[in-house]
Amino acid sequence: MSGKTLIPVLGDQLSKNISSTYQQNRENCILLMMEVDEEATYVRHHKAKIAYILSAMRHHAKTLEAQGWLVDYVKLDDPDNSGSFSGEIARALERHHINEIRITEAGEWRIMAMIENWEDRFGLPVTICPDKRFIATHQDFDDWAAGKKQLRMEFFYREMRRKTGLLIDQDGKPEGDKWNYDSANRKPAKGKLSIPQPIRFQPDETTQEVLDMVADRFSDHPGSLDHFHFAVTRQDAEQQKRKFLDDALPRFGDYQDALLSGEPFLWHSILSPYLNSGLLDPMDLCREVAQRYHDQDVPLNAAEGFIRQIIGWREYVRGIYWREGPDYVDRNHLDAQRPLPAFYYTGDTDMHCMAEAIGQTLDLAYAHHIQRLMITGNFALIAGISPQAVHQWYLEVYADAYEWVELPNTLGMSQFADGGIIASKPYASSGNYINKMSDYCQNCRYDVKQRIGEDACPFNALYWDFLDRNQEKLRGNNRLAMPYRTWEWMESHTRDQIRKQAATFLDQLSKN
Ligand code: FAD
Ligand code: DLZ
Ligand code: SF4
Repeated sequence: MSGKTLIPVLGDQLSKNISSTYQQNRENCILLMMEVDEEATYVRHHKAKIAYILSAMRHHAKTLEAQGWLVDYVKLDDPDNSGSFSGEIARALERHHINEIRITEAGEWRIMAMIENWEDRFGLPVTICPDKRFIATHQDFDDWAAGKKQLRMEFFYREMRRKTGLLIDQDGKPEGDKWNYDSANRKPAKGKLSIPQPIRFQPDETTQEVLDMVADRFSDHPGSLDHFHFAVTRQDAEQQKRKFLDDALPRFGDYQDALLSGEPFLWHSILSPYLNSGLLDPMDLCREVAQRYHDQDVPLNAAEGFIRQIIGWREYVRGIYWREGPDYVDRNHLDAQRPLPAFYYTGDTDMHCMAEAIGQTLDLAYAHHIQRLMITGNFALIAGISPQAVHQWYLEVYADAYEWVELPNTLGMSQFADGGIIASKPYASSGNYINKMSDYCQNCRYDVKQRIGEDACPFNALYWDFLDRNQEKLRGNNRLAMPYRTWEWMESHTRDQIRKQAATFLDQLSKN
């Protein structure tokens, strides 16, 4: 009797179509889905992130079965569970007569290294299929990057617009004659605004079972399960998508960079966990957004701004991740060495902006982009926290975090640890930017206008001290010429006071 094909389906491969199952004869295949301890604990993922992924996997398995696939599903609390993907493949090979393994490439170097070892370990042919859920292949990105001194997202994004035809008019020109409407997208959310709220899904029986298991097994992991709100099926994710398109997309562009106390979602889509695990398809979503523009339901700055995040940033960071290789994670251009302050796991700090961003992260496993970049990321950058420690935190706490997307955003964009591959200058700012874009400072025990003294906003001294500390590496950056000139124009005794203020704060930080 000839054997079957074993097709492992990983937790972020929950899409309608993945290449490993494409054109396969269902009767000849066994789809293996594995809940394993190693994936939950290689970093201590947020409890809600684990619950989201496992519940979405369980629901997806039912859908696959209903479509006629044979699914072998291993639960985390199965007493024989070996705890790792490779261990579960070994056990599956004992249960079934298998003559070939097929798998869609994984989303990180760690798992790819594991898969590449399977052929030797199990003595069977292993076919690794490309992940076709992205617009650019690895080759496309490498071809675009070849020979370029700088890999700026904006130019890659234009290629992706041309490739997909999204918001391209009949003459092949960008809609509205401009590629990018970012300059129209920087409004603070001030005044009376009615803020749309995403749907909060009630856990069904399957999700409740997972929530109980996660609460029991991962009680020492960060985050709370009390506010669990995720969609765990494709239908519910689609419903959340429609809500976003109807309610939030029209003003997505205007308020993309805004920050507001007590408002974790603003006009953002909250769709990243679904896009990254496969419940939603990125191209379908972008086509719908473009259609809303063509139907005159949403303005161009909203449609373009949103599509840019997906076919621009999302594809671009993936390209960088695979191009830079497995040692990208070790880069530390600014030689930042401080440990991550304990309040990143509690939200217990007097800095109101940090308490808000961290608090909602621990509650919801979500923060929007500007919170990640300009609050928690900015603070870590100017305080000189080790980029590896910062990377670990972001990978742990966000429901949408997989290394291919999280690492370039954290280490590259936010911490400048790759020396400027992604960002042309560090995303460092004083309290002034935060005050301009948010209402956080109005409710803070610190005074955003002060640089020196007990009440001075810590971001202020840290910002100037960051520039001072990293002068050798950053002084030559044209985009920092202005702040460096301002620093040099300050009286030398003011500069000394700022250095001292920063040193006192950082000393205190290491004691907490
Ligand atoms: P929206 O604001 O509604 O944006 C729409 C979609 O665009 C997102 O769902 C996402 O798929 C995509 N997108 C937007 N910005 C980016 C970006 N910079 N990179 C990739 N995709 C983007 N995004 C992740 O998906 N996973 C991560 O682990 C992650 N880590 C980040 C870490 C840091 C330090 C920073 C600064 C950003 C990170 N991002 C990450 C990017 C971005 O913050 C999130 O995609 C976004 O906040 C998700 O919320 P949303 O769905 O409401 O996004
Ligand atoms: C993040 C995660 C977690 C917590 N648990 C599982 C799991 O039990 N089984 C699984 O297949 N995937 C899980 N994942 C997602 C994987 O870590 C992800 O598929 C790989 O990192 C490849 O990107
Ligand atoms: Fe944050 Fe400083 Fe504003 Fe306080 S004053 S909220 S610490 S930026």
